[in-house]
Amino acid sequence: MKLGHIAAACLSLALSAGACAQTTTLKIGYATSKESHYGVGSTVFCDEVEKGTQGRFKCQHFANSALGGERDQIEAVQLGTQDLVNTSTGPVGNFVPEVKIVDIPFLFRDYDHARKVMDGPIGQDILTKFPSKGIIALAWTENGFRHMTNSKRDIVKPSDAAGLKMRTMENKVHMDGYRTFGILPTPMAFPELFGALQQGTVDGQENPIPVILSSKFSQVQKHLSLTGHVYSPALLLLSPKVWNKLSDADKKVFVDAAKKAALAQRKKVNDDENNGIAQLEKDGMKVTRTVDGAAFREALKPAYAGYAKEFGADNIKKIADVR
Ligand code: EAX
Repeated sequence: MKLGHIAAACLSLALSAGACAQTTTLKIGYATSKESHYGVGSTVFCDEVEKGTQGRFKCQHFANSALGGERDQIEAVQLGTQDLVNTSTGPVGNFVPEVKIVDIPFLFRDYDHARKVMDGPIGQDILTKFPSKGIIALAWTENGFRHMTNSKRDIVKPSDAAGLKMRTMENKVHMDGYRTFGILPTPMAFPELFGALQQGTVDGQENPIPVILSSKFSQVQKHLSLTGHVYSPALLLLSPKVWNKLSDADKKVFVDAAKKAALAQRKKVNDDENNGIAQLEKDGMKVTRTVDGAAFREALKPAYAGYAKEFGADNIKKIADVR
């Protein structure tokens, strides 16, 4: 019998400390490199889990979208064929509709505001909506404020963005907003993006500095405008197939590890925001810092009417009012 074998192995190996435990290797996937913000956060999570479970759990990393686009990976986590994904909210609203509200453009003033909401009652309440959809949300991690890049021109105001074919995430909240800027949104999974930019299938894209850096978009995009038009939250998601087998003590280890991962990931986002823009300039990008944020917010008004209808003006205000 299997259990007997383990017990026997434990007895015979009991003298070599820790050797009697069985190790489960968890597959964790994310879009960018192991050195990127997602990789940094995921590594902290895995190290903490390994430590906290005395080596009973460890991870195998699948960086650089090796397990597919974010939608594919979330589906796999739901099915249990992948254990963990550290993903942006891009496609998540299609699984858990309550997430969509935090994808509204210009909803968050800055990083402090966004992190406070995610870690506060509003963000934590959204995490409780995942289990009924067959997903465990361990913590909000972070992707960062998104900025526009393109191959055609500097973007200062919406009329500069108008007419540009831009890859977006598979996210209706974003697409509805970006249309008011005059952009032609083209939804596409992230792994296809570099090639699409290289071949000119799209003129541009929008992503946080850590993604633009780690995915080397400076090789295929000339113009970077610091539009910061939307905050891109991220999540560490776990398969219920793993979660349901954990003891209460191990569950706590996983959740605490995810919180530490979020801190490390956010710190890497900060570092990239602070140092990455100069690096991208060095790499040949032309950076526009003087973006007319007021003009973008003004353009967005018709989309906000739609958001208010879908999510409730009072719910949006509750988030905006967090100080
Ligand atoms: O999560 O799809 C995207 O643009 C995401 O920002 C990226 O994959 C990192």
